[in-house]
Amino acid sequence: MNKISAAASQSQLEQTLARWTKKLYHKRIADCSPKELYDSVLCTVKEYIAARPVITGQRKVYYISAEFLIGKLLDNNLINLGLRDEMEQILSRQGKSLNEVEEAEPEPSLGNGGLGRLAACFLDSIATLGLPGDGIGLNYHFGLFRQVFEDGLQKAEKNDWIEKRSWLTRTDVVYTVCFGKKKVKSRLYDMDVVGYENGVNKLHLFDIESVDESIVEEGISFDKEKISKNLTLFLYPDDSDEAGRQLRIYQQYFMVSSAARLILDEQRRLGHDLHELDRHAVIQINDTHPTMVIPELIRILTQEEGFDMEEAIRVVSGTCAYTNHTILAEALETWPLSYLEKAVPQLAPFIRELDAREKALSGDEKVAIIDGERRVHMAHIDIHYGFSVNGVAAIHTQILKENELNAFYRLYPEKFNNKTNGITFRRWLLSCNPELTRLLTQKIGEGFRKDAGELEKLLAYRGDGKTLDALEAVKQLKKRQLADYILEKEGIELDPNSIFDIQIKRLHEYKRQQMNALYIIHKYLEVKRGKLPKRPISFIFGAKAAPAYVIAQDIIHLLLVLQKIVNNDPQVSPYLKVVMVENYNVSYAEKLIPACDISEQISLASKEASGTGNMKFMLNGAVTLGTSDGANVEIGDLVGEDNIYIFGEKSDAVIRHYEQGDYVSRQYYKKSKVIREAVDFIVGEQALAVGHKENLERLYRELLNKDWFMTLLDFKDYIRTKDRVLRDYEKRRKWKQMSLVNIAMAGFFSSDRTIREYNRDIWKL
Ligand code: 26V
Repeated sequence: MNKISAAASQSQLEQTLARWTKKLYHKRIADCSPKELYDSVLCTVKEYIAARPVITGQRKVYYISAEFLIGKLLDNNLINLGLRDEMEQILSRQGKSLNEVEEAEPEPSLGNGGLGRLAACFLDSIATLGLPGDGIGLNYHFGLFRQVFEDGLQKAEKNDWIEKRSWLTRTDVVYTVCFGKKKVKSRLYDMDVVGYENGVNKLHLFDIESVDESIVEEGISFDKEKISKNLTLFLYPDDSDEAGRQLRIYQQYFMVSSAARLILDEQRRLGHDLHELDRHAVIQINDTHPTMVIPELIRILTQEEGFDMEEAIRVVSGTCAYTNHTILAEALETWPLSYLEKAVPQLAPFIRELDAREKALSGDEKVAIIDGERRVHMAHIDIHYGFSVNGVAAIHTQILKENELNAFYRLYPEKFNNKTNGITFRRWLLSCNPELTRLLTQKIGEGFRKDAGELEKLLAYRGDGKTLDALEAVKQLKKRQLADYILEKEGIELDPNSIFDIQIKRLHEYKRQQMNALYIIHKYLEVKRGKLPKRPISFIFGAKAAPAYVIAQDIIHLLLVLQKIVNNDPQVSPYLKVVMVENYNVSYAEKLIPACDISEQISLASKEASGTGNMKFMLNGAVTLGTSDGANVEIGDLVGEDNIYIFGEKSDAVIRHYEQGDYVSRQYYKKSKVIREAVDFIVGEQALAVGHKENLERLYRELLNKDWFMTLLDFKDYIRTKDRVLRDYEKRRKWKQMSLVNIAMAGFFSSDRTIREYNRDIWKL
């Protein structure tokens, strides 16, 4: 081909990319490093996004959330623009790999876990369905900490994710946010949210103008003089210390004050009368972190827009809807009124007013906004002064109605509704598992990409040996890819023929990573006694723990101790391996989930509101080993009891144990040799030889004397059931069929379905 026709055959995409590599680095595509290519592809994609239509409409949802755990964006944006395959080919023709380019993208860590990831999946689905809806949140400079392991313990470091070129676009929008007499400036940064073969919405992230990254050495403790420097530096991993709690109020008010301005400005710009705000806008409040938007809007409407109080309350209540994400008492936000009076004195009178109006109607202390100890219950503001309250899985909503929020349910039955969570299949299938996507397309066509329900067509192949083998081959490939990655990152060698048993989620006692650890001990002791598993097992964990959460740190320590003992024991390591991956995050999840055989969802029944990892695993062909909790219940209903392993006490029994205070872990320990053996191992010679006495003994005492989340209650059933899972894995045809059924029935958990339901019942866009 001569030069001219070569240039002519170059695609527009390639030309744009080449223009960017030239502009940014004075290089040709072929001469760029992965990082240089990443920057150039980023700019190329941004240009394509700018050419897409903005999604508009008469009514719009604003999804306010303190967390948007968006993960890396390049691959998803390419997929949603329909450009991924072409980009891959362009790069590969120049001897480059798209995968390597994507490795160069830093991962934003703007969320803790499920709640933030859900918000990100929702934005993807809102845009994909072509609904007008923007996210509103904060632009944390360091986000959630980066986890490193040192001496068997978690250390937290800052995650510096914002680079010169990023998905963020700085806008001219600047607001003044008042903390009493103290004023700070907030600036808006935008990210585009491209729908799958659809238009574009925005993620609006506010940042403080005067942020100063250099003060990080001084820690994150609250200093009144410093809020103008440190407000958006960190995402709070929890609020277990005083300084954190205070600064969180400042962060939350900064977020909602900016959000309220943005929403009102936009609605005015669209020509809408603010008295009809509830006709044109709906605000979804993601957990209680954005709750102050309710009194803030009422304050603005009365003080600046001439509304009377009745009218302001009517309009705001008709606009705001609340999602509850947990029943854990320690996770429900209550702030001392004095904190609020100090941080946001202009808002406190409105909270007192809302409280007084509510108290005049109902004398029930249980539903008070301000309680007898002058603490403000944020969820109570949402429930009294919003029009919708939803839980995130069927069982969770039922527990809210019957137990935790029963007093409210009796007041406002019509406000309560369920919206079972979902996940975006663009990220959790198309992007993270292109091999499975290709196989599915071969078998059932393209339809499932737009209508996840079409995955059920796969059921027709349940008896087809070829399809079952092809599915197995994809799983095997993903296991090999993961094993290579883990060897490179963690220095631990896994056998791709071993069973991959994976538990990845935030470290919390209610999620019971400690129960899984006890199982590993149990298995280790069996192998030492000569009872060998039929096939090697790889136990894989990933979890960050809030730095102030002591027992969670101890559980991480135990897992790292087991990793050392098991992997270094030549008698055991051919049969068992333990890996606790460092710095588990969205990108790591995208590698782990497609490679999983057994999905561990073992929370104490009633405690996991939904879980969303369970759905991601199912979609990628893993079989769930779980309790009757959260969305596990609905997974079980869909696949049938033959295609899932459910064990342990049910939620009503657990709730009764709490009510009667009759669970005594030591009794379980005393009664069972199997339990004693496993628990005693934690403080046995071998563990103490490689671990820290303080951590191990504290965890041991916790399990024996408290065990608030009832590990020992379910441990024996867990052993029995998990042993059965391992035996069934050897019935290869049966296992592959289970895997197929799980994929086929996962369609319900597409966040497109969830968002359709939000829209049908709450948003009505
Ligand atoms: C927060 C805190 C904060 C302080 C101490 C302990 C604690 C424990 C849990 C939480 C989580 C609060 C909200 C949350 O992230 N919920 C998660 O939301 C997901 C999306 O709906 C859902 O799938 C998870 O089951 C639920 O835990």
